[in-house]
Amino acid sequence: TPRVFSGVQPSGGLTLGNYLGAVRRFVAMQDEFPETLYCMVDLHAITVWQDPAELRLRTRQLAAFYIAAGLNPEKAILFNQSAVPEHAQLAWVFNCVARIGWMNRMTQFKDKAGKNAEKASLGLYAYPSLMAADILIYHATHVPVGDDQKQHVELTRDIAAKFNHDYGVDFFPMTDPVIEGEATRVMSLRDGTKKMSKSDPSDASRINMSDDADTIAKKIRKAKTDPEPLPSELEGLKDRPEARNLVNIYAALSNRTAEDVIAEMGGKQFGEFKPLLADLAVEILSPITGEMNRLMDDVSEIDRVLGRGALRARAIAEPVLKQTYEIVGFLQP
Ligand code: AQP
Repeated sequence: TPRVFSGVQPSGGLTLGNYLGAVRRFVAMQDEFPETLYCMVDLHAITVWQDPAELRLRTRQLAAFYIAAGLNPEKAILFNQSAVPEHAQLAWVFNCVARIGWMNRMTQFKDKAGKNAEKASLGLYAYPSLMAADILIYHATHVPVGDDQKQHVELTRDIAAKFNHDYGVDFFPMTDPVIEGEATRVMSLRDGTKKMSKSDPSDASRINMSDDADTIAKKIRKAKTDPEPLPSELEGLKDRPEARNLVNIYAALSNRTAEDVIAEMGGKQFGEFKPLLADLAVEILSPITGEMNRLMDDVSEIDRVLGRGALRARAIAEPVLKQTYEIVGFLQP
């Protein structure tokens, strides 16, 4: 049976990239699939240092964001990862299935660890193995993610295949990444070749889901562009990464294709296009931010949602872990 799993790290303020690349797809898929699970991956977050009070706050904020963006906790299962211990338990088994050589090829580790990889946590290195466990503990078949996570979902398939092969079973499914839409990789507003990221030191590089209307408008006005007007065909954006990025954002926010947007906006100067983009962004994002803030006024409701979500998630995860242990040969007295 088809089942959807995905997650976001409660490791910082949320960006427009997280929304367009991931959470908006989550919302669409809750109606397209019989069962969807969306997680706040707090175990992943601590692969880099997190202040405990901040982590608690951001986990609740992320839950509020999910709900504000349109996830219905009666339908989708919303929970925080550490509340379902089976994730970490399956991850250990996968640590023993995955090969060090596979991990060495992961570009996200290289990006995040930087030059000083010796100082990175062991958890950051093993991140993709835990992610495989997140997905496969639910036998999830579809994982909506941004383009940057494609490699990790492919590794999940490798781990599933090796487990099935080594133990001679057909137990874990082959998961498909769902990378769709015009904003699978939202780029930095300061550099069209870099991903928009919550950990970029420049706040001007991203739109945060907590930014107010003025801030959003100002960041878009100041976004890096070239001096040419928008081309009349998509082809004309080929070597213009900043222009391409703004067109993609416009397309995603208005639920249209980039081609469609160019057909309408071709010939316009950025002085004209940027205010239109800013208005659209504010129109879509402001209600979400407002609702998120409202939900954060009384966190008891959020905690109740997460408590129930964890129970529902565990009901699926527990038997899968039990069967895994059985296959591996662990006594379960
Ligand atoms: N710029 C982006 N464009 C499209 N999708 C994106 N995602 C993140 N940035 C973009 C998608 O959001 C989901 C959750 O991401 P995450 O928070 O778990 O991890 P991340 O990819 O590491 O996000 P950041 O913002 O880049 O965080 P930092 O700065 O901490 O590294 C994923 O599906 C991701 O693809």
